[in-house]
Amino acid sequence: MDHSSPSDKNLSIQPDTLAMIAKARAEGLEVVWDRAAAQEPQCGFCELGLSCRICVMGPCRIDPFGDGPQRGICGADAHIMVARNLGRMVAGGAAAHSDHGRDLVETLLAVGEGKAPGFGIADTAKLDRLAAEFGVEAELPTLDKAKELALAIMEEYGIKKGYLTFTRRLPEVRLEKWRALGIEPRGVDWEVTEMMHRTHMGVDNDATNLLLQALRVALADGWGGSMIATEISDVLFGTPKPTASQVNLGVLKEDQVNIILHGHSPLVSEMVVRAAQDPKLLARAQELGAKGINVVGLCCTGNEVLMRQGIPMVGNHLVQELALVTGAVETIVVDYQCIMPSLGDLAACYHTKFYTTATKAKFPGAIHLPFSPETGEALGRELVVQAVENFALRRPERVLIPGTPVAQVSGFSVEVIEQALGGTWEPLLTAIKAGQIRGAVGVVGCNNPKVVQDYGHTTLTRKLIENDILVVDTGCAAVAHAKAGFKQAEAAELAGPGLKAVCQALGIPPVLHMGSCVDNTRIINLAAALAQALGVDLDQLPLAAAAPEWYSEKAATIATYAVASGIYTVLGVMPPVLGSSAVTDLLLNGLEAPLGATFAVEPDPTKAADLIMSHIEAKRRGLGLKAR
Ligand code: BF8
Ligand code: SF4
Repeated sequence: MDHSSPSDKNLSIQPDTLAMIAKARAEGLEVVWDRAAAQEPQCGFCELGLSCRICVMGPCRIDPFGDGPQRGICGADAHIMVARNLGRMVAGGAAAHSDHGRDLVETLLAVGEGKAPGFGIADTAKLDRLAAEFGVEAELPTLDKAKELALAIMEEYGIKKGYLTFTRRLPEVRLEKWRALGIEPRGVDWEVTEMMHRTHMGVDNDATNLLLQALRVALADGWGGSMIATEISDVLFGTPKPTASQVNLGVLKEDQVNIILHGHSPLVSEMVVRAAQDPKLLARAQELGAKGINVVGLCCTGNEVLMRQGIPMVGNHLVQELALVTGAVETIVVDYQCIMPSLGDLAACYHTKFYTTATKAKFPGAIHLPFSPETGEALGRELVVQAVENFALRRPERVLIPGTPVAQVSGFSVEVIEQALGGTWEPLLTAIKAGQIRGAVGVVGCNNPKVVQDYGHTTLTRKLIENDILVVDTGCAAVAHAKAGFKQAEAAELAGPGLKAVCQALGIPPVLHMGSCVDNTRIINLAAALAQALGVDLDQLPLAAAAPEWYSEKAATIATYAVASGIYTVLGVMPPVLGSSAVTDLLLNGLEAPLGATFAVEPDPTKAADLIMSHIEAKRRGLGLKAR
């Protein structure tokens, strides 16, 4: 019997998602869309950014229609309130990415000190390049070099450096723009702390000044914490190369032990992937009647292991609950970020075991087995052992796995793209100059129940590639694109004639997967490399970014560092800023003169594509290239 209501069809464009919503309904289970409906109508003050609970004289709110209060109890007006709220949002995202990066650095240090069995240096060439960048002696043996690099990178979090080392990858003109505004980022933790300080009651009460710090804390993420996470993950686990895999709920296997890896860090997940290949554990799985051990990924942890190990991707943000509703999951292992606190309840409705592995991220209904670099390898094995034993408790009558897996190729790191082009950016620049490729766009970010799942991503991207614009993607957008089949070489057929010819010549899809959300730093590194090769600033390039379905503080931070780096960014969901005309105007118009880029907000992905295409043509004109 089909339990889905007609209105459910408007929740997602994905058949596997809709099938599992129907199963959840039939089994009487609550999922994210039900809770979203229960929250209606959402608070109008909060949507406009006009509520504040920073101190306990409040909470306060400001009446947008002018009849009620126009100031909080402390005297803060709408502009101060909106700017403070936005500043804290951006600081929250920077903190999340950067603290994730710190965990990688801690592990690199443990590797260097010989205290992390099972971990090692997978990419020594990258270790060498980073060591040179951070002034670590080239002659040191590998492990000593790893240790010295880890110690040098730890300094990036503090207050010792005058600037963040990775910012030196940018053209000098960009750094001059930041200096002119006073937003050149200092230590990562410094910028987050200063944002929190400034937004305490009675500190920074100038909306523009607050927004400048929001730009600076975002830059400390993009050219600091997030970039550290990406680079050190590559050193420890390998720089991604194009890898074939599959995507959607159909990657779960009815006849195998299914393990889902969810969250953002590769530390535990890499160890689970390795343990799942142990012949002894495979033999035990077979003894219990399973044909094998099937490890799959979800969200950004999924992207990490997909890009490096070819682990199939089960889904993006809004699929996390539905994956458990299949009834086929023995174990879900999480680290941190974007993990719904509802997972424990759902796991308890099945035989599924839910494990948390970070001391900083505990959840109701979960079994907590904390990771450390010293014990990570043993933890990976223990998690697989428990999953295998749990197969015996699966109830086949409750299992339903929808969908047929779709093939995808992922793993386009900057290094690999440069190699594929023959070690120089020239062929790509030639194709852009000739107009075969008009420009490139990063389509990134989340799912949000306010948007029909994956409609924003796929509609925007389809239109961009049709118009000869190369798309690079990360995060949950990347999963949406893969499910739509955009990441197969054959998808070149969907591209306009110029892009199609380039893709066919190189044997690549028109949508290149560059990784998880911290890997948006691969995109800005690519932009910086192209700008350096052309001898221009980033804002002169025919580039843009879009986050059609964003929900998270981290996405707000990414968008902010993209704009501050000179990349025009279109959001599909309105951030909570409309309560202040001053803040809204600054974001949409005021950044163009000092930074060469702005935000735009356009919920309709077809119109967002039009905005981006006219931006790209304008940038082409600026460079003296032929424009449409
Ligand atoms: O960091 S795209 S929903 S999973 S925040 Fe979260 Fe958004 Fe997905 Fe990855 Ni990024
Ligand atoms: Fe109200 Fe001001 Fe306190 Fe915010 S900081 S809760 S506006 S008194």
